[in-house]
Amino acid sequence: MAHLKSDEYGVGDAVLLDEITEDAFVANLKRRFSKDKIYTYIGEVLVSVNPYADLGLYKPELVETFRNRALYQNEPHIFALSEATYSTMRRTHQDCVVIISGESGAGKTEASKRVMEYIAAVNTSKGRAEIERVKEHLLASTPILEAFGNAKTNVNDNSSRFGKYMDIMFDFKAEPIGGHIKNYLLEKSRVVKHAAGERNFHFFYQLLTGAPDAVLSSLSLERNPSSYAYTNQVWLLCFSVCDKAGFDEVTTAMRTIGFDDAFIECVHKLVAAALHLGQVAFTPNGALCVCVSVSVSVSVCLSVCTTKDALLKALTTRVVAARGEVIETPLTAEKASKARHALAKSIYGRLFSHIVKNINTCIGVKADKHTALGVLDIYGFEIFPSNGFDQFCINYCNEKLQQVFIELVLKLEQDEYAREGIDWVNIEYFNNHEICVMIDDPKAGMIAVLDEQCAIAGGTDAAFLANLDRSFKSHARYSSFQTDSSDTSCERSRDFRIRHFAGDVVYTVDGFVEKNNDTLFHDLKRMLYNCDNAALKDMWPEGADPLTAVHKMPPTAATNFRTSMDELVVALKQKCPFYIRCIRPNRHKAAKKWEDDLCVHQVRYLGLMENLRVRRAGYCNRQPYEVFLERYKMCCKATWPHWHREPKDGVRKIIEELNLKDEVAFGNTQLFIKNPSTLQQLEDIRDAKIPLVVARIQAAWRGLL
Ligand code: AD9
Ligand code: MG
Repeated sequence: MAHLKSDEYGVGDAVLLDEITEDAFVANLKRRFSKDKIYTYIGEVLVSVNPYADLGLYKPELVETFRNRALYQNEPHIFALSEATYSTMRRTHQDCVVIISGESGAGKTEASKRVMEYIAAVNTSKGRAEIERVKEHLLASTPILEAFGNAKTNVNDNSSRFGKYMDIMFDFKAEPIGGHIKNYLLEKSRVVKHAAGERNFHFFYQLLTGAPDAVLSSLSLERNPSSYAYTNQVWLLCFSVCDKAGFDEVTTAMRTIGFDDAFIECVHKLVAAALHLGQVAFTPNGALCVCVSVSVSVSVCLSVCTTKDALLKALTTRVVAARGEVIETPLTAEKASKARHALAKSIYGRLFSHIVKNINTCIGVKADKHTALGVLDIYGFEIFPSNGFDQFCINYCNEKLQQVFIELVLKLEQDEYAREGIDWVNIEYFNNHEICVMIDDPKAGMIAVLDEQCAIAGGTDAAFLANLDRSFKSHARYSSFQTDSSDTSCERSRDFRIRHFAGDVVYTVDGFVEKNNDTLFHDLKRMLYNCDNAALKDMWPEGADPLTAVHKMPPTAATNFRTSMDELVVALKQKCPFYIRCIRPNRHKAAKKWEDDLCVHQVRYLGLMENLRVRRAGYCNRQPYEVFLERYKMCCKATWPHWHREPKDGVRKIIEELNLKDEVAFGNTQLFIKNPSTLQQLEDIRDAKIPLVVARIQAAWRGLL
């Protein structure tokens, strides 16, 4: 416990601070950060400040320091938290989850990798090839998903543009047997457009700079990313991402996980198809369009295994069935260009999901009895100079996660003290529930208002905004140019503002309806389905429907996302949660640099002070009296071997005999324990008694025989 005392490094657990004030808390984080101590606890919550530098904190040999050690027996460290999660799962056979949150660039993805690495390293397989294989596969999934789902943004050079929830499954011996990944809404609009200074998904550049000449020429690709409309922005300026080495790493990972050559080739072809689609030029011919870039369209054909005629027709005309009749309408150049972007996005988006599906096939578990340890790494809260539909979804996702934190750490905890009659002064906290409801109320929330616009023919972004204004003009968390002209952050008639828990974000309404509809014309789906390629058939099953089939409107992108968020929240609440709260210390991705205002802002909105207050006044562990008595009755003469009276009285006896009265509180149905060290003390006493108990039982048996 020595490291938890106040010293030149501050305190390792903020619960031990002399003063529980924001100033003291932030000063402690800052002091520790200046000494390269990036981790600090609030009880069992780990606060992590991104150092933007390799501090040598994760050397493989360090794993031994944390193996089988309780949280407080070591310096605050992500390995200690990983060990706590793993050992809780092993001890209780309960599913556990590490929930990692924080804004973009705060270090969530790095943290998730460290958790996975620790779990893999701590499971020494004693040379068992099967376990080694499972571990290798699980770890190989990371570089693959990062290559296809991460990109450079202006905030983070390796920003996650999708949400990821990964379960690692264990057998009854707590050895890993497989895993499962669930992916959430990829920001696929990035394929065709990204803000100045940003990049497309890493794999585009990896393929172009890292693939062997033969691969590139088979895909009719040139080596230079600046030759392609979808990759010609700033790629040269990004020194921090090594694309060439990335290609080899991803290829190795794909092979390790079990992707065969045919699948890898298919992946290359579809990424190439997206790149080629970006090059297709449509020239107006009167009101309609003629597709002229024949060489490019041939390249697309090669990439997606379709014929040139089918492609040209699908790109330049729309074929629809109306009242049993098939009608063919030529497109204007503008519409054809848009449809082509939609095709490129769709190809990439479905390819990404297909890759996840294939990873899951490779790492999946056949046994139905297993325990899971989950790691949640999503896209962090974002405020860009210009924010659109994608930021709206990403920030909504962060609101939902903050709700989970509030529910599980702040609200339920306090509710339980009240229910159990424990003396408690209620701690106030900001509950972002009203923001979540404003966004996702199924009937009247912003997503419902957007869906309404998407359901009507000719729905527009402007009408969506007008309806938002009507619905939310008096909502404290909403404003727009129209509802409040004094709101200078909404400068334009196409902006609206949400006051999120993590800060105000101004969204520009352009593109909301189109992105939410997320439609790809049916004839393009049919074209893809009819290609001679099993993977494409798998990705576009609806392309099998006849043209005249009547299609129900599929759920919109935002509604799908809302449903998946609801499912995620339910899943998280069923598991025993551990938290990592990540902080971005400066706006410049600069090593070891601390900006006070930015850090204070994050400490505030993450609710860390409330967390600390609840924790300081609260109890780390609670157990129903029957459970506690059963486990620790051997530690007390009065209760061993049998206690026939009320369990609560038996527990009192144990606590009195062990002299722990000041460390616990007696609730109506449960015992509350203040510190993890008390729990450890109880476990140590119990461990010491076990040989004695076993000897007695054996003696009793001998007496019987
Ligand atoms: V986003 O919401 O996906 O945009 P993250 O995931 O929170 O964001 P990420 O983990 O990608 O951030 O961290 C950003 C960068 O900070 C990394 O690429 C590293 O260069 C750097 N980083 C983060 N954590 C650490 C760390 N513990 N040690 C060293 C780190 N560098
Ligand atoms: Mg990330």
